[in-house]
Amino acid sequence: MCEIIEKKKVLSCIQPSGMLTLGNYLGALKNWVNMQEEFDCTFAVADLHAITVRQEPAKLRQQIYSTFALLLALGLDPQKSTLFIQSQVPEHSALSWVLSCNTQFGEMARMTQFKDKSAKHSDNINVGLFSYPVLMAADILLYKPNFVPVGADQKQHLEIARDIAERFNRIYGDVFTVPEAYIPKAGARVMSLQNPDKKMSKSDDNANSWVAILDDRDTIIRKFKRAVTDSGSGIYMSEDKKGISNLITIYGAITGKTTQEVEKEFEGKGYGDFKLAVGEAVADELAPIKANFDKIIADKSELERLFKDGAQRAEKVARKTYFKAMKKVGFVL
Ligand code: ATP
Ligand code: LTN
Repeated sequence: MCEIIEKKKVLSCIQPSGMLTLGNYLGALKNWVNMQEEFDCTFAVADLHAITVRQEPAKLRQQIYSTFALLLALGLDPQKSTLFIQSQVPEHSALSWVLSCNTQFGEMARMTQFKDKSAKHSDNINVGLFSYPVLMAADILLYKPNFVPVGADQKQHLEIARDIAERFNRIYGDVFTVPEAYIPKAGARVMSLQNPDKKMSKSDDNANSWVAILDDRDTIIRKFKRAVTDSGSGIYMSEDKKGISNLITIYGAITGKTTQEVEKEFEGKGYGDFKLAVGEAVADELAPIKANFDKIIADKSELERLFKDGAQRAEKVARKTYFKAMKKVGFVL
């Protein structure tokens, strides 16, 4: 007898807030591509999350298009995975309200990202920035995924999503699957090229501190040549060699080599040679993505067709979970 084995489910989202970086790529996006054969995957552009910090409307609209185009350029295939834009599936916002009434103020107040971002945007500490992890929990729980591939900085938000799911199921009965974070072994936390104590972030004012997925080859190599290291020598992983350790992590995550293999490959070599090799490896990996992106972004109507189709498919799944949750809470449907 032929047995049909259902694929496990995966969901993740990315904000359309500016240039996506090598950190986003190694921490999250590269895994998304690797997972799409083995799992039943759903990926979204989290545009509702982007407005927790002030956005200029025309620029936001353009970034939503380009982030969606980038997902396609990476090799995510709309025939295999569901790709959509968060705000086009209204169940995300609707479930978020129900979940927020089942989440404690104290739980949100502990979130380190809220503390960091409210310090950075002290003129706009809005309620959405505070309750952002509840919307993220809604994004996840609507699709009942088993795994959520994210970088290490999202671990705390994933734990809250699990707590919210468990609590809801306990109070109202079984509705949600409790998801697990899927954090890569190499590349979960790519650090700034200018200050290896800070994570690489596109919101960093110093453009030399981050590499954009869409940077051209010369820019990528130049940024790696300028990467901050220590004044010593020797290419090995160490607490007091944070710059070199970050470069070893990046090289390992790109080439699939272990730390020991990277250390062996560069034994006796100077920092200059190593930085150039990392820059070239990153540039080689990102070049085809940029070439794909340039083609995809030029065809706006095809992009629109794809994201509308994705939203319809996503909503079919989301609506089922949403209605089940509403019914359990006692709403009249
Ligand atoms: P910002 O840096 O502007 O605050 P962000 O890049 O952290 O934003 P997102 O674009 O939503 O925020 O992140 C998308 C994914 O990329 C998440 O899974 C996040 O964990 C991952 N990510 C972001 N920065 C890094 C990094 N430096 N190293 C590894 N993963 C990262
Ligand atoms: N907060 C996430 C982006 C995000 C997300 C999600 C990630 C929004 N909704 C659902 C995983 C699952 C971030 O990476 N900054």
